[in-house]
Amino acid sequence: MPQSKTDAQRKTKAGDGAAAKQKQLEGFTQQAEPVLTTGEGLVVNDNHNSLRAGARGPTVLSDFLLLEKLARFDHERIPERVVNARGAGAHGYFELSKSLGQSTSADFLQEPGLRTPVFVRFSNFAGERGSADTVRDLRGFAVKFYTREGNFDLVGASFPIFFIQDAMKFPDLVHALKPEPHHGMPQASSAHDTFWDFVSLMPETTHALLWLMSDRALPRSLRMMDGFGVHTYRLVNAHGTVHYAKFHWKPKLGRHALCAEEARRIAGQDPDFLRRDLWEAIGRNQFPEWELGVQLVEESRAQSLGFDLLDPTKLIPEELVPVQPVGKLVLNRNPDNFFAETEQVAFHPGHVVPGIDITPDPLLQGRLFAYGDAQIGRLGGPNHQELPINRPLCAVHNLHRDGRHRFTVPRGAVNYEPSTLATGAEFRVDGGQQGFQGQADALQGETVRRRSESFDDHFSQATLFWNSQSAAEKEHIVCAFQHELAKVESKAVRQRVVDNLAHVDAKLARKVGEPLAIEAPDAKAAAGRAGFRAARGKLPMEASPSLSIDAPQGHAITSRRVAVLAAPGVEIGALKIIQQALHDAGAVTKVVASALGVVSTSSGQQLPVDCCFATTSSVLFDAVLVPGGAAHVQALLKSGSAVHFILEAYRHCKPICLIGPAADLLRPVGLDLASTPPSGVLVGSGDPATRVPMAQEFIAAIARHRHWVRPQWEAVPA
Ligand code: HDD
Repeated sequence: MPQSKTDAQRKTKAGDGAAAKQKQLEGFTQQAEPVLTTGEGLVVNDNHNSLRAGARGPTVLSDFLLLEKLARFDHERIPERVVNARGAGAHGYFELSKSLGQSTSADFLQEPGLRTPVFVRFSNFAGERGSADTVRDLRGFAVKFYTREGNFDLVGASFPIFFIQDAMKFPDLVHALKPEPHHGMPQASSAHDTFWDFVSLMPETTHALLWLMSDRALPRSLRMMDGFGVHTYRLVNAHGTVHYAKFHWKPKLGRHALCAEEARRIAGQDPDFLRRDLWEAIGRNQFPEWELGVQLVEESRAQSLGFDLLDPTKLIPEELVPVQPVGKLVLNRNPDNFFAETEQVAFHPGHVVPGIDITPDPLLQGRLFAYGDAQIGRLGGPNHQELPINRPLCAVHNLHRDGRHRFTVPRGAVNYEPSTLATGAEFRVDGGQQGFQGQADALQGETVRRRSESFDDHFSQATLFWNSQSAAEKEHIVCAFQHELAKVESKAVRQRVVDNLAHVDAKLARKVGEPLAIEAPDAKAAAGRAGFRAARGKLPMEASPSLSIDAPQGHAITSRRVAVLAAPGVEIGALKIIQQALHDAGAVTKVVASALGVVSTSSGQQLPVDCCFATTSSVLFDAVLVPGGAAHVQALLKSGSAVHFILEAYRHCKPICLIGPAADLLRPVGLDLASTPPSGVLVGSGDPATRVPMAQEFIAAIARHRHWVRPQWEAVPA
């Protein structure tokens, strides 16, 4: 087929802008119809009764309507993904703000303003499809760009690094992490013996373990979570110049975490917390956004960074190589059908476009096999690329044929290349500009089963991460290690973990070990173990501030959930002003009371109730507001649920705004709130002159997210 025609066809079919994928999907969308038919289109006249021999007799085999219905139902399930099984997806677009033409020939990265449709799937790494959202875990962040040159999949995660260096260890890592095979427990949790046994014998996991025990593993929202391409990729420009590249997704709403205890409670209260949060935000038109950034390293500089860019357990500190913003990702449409789209979407790190290339990173190399192979099993054959959600927008001309569930109907006799019979002209591959050209690598040496010595440093970046955390974040990491290891029954395994931690930071190891009934950390014992290779590299800095997420980030409070506790006699003067200010700032308020319906206010009005204590909890909110009103506060004080609600919010370091006598609700904490309220606790008189400034102070406290330094929080009963 002549080249110019291919080019024109490919580009026009792709269309310009974000709506192109939606338009393509609409061609496959099933609308609701008033009449029920079978799969063959036969109109059904009774969908309640099977065909039987007499009203009380057995069902007859000739009831093909029943047989079809049961058979279709029996086959509704497909295997879940072996990892990253639990997920949530959304449609949107990527808009380029700055051309990357200097570094890559990728078409979608050339023209500022160009919008490329995307489908994004977030996932939990460890848990099964029905597991809870908020467990401590690495999150998947997979983006499918439907570009004019074919699909580009950036199959990344919420950490910039991974646990292991070589794909050979992936099945072992996953076996150790997943429920133990003899009894199938625990679900979606790393807090068990096999995981810590494995990682304690694999010191290369240490850096990722620090991330896993940190606040990064407990995102408040998928919309408040970083994403990373993790591996180093190669960008190649039109002249063949190569840059190494790391991809970063930075959320517009800032990076925020749940506290560990809260995350565990949410898992019971609302196992779908993160999925619901994404769905509802898009439903309210509060579209989640991320900035795409790249770190570019010239080929010649790669050797001088002090660590190996091909080692996926290493990140490039942002202070060393700045992240350049190049565009934004906006998610603006929920899927129409969870199965057809979110479940059937098939990502693959080998789906690249000209100008973006893979590297010899040994983890990435293994992934190039695993994903395609996994989809064939999971989606039932090689034609999953033709499923509506997976179809590229540009034209596809290939000679792949047949296989299960073939959708398209290739015409003619020609299913080979080279050929001339189809069009009279020669059909051939494009060896020129348009065709994908993998970067030429100068290979050397013999094949070896051995890692490069440049992969030996397992600890210095773990130390860098530790050094970069705030005091509160460090405290959280220590507690997380203690919590996980306290569930490990083998004392020897617990000991090995803290011995390894001694190579990250002596104080960290000592503190983790304190409540675990083990010997003092022994760095020498760790160093003597098989597999331990610690050629500690010299890092260019002591700490990398961008690794901490505990700095005031000054982000909007869009979509933050604020509970308003109310009982009969509530005064709504201050409430109305503060509530309006919260709404103007994009927050969502919910009135919580002892029963659904309405609450009578002190002025005789009716305040509609959104949820009741029986079905909600403080852990589902970002902040709490309690208006004034003597009778209302007395009623709340008599309600264990109400008192627990407010105390729990205090314990979890959330912003709390108390008007007038509502301050009594925090009395059990034993602080003098009037003279020195703790950070994030606002106590107002209710005086009309103070309402507006109070509202603004409350908004600022919510924007700060959590107020980790809370006196007496431990005194609050858990
Ligand atoms: Fe993987 C799924 C991310 C290493 C093998 N992986 C999967 C998903 C994400 C990642 C986000 C879910 C995609 C979706 O939403 O459908 N995986 C990563 C990252 C890794 C990584 C960031 C390290 C940098 N993965 C990795 C290795 C292997 C796999 C080393 C095997 C050699 N991953 C798979 C898989 C999955 C998968 C088994 C499960 C189902 C699927 O691919 O489609 O093939």
